[in-house]
Amino acid sequence: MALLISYEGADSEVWRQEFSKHLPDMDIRIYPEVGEPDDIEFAAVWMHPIGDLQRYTNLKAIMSFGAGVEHITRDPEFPRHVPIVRLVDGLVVQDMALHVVHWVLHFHRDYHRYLDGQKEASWQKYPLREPARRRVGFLGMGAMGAVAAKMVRNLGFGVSGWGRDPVNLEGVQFFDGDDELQPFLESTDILVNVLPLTAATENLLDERHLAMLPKGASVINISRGAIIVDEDLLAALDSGHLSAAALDTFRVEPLPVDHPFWTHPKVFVTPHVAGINYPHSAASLMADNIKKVVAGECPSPVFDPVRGY
Ligand code: OXD
Repeated sequence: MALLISYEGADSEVWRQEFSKHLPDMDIRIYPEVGEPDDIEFAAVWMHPIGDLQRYTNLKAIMSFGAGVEHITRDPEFPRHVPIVRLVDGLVVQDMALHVVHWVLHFHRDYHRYLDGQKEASWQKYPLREPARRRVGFLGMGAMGAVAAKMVRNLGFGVSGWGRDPVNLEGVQFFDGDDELQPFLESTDILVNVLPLTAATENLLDERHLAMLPKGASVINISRGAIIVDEDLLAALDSGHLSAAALDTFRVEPLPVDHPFWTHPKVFVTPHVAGINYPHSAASLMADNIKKVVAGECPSPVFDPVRGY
């Protein structure tokens, strides 16, 4: 029984060591040193080469190194009969929530405007708004959105959430489905996008929906770049309708060097770092799921192709 590790941009030896601690009898192979493809029963992947997974005919589960799995499903030939196990690590969820808190405070306290002011030695002050009157809206109220929403709520902000499955969180106003997207956006000063990328969410934040945000609103994106239409976001920033955007994920990654986001004065770019895997923790969670599959139990959470996440 072999586990194939294929993690673009990571030090695979570190991952081999961590997995070995939990799966001492597992034959661990690092892509592209695959050996006999029929030996591979588990593949732990991030940005694995398109078309390759179908070679492993004895695969029992594909383990994603992230909560998102479109890096697997973008492959037209990925084996559809094999479960894809998502990685939802509480430590990473917490880090992502902290990233959100950072930008919420930044925009709430106008620090982006003070940064601009400093460039001109300007002593201009901006009035404060009580946190309870600053409305932070979470687009997506799954595991990630709910944790971040609670953290922001606990700081005293007015918090709301939008999603397709009702979520009951004390102190968080929930807006339900397509019919309530407009009132949700209209009542959001700082929009945090935490939605998974699916056919239904791709390009959701377009000109029409961005225009529903109140003038002066800000956007924080920590899920996937393709949910926002780049040109429409830039136009909304240029027209002054939106005041700033903190973007951690992009339609194309790494963000191309000539992309206007890099130099736009109202855009803050971070290179997909809101949450970064901790090998000790992620390998432990993934190994637990592998053990479950070996024991004939269901791993969790598993990608649902109907919901798209
Ligand atoms: C993820 C990510 O999908 O890091 O977890 O983007």
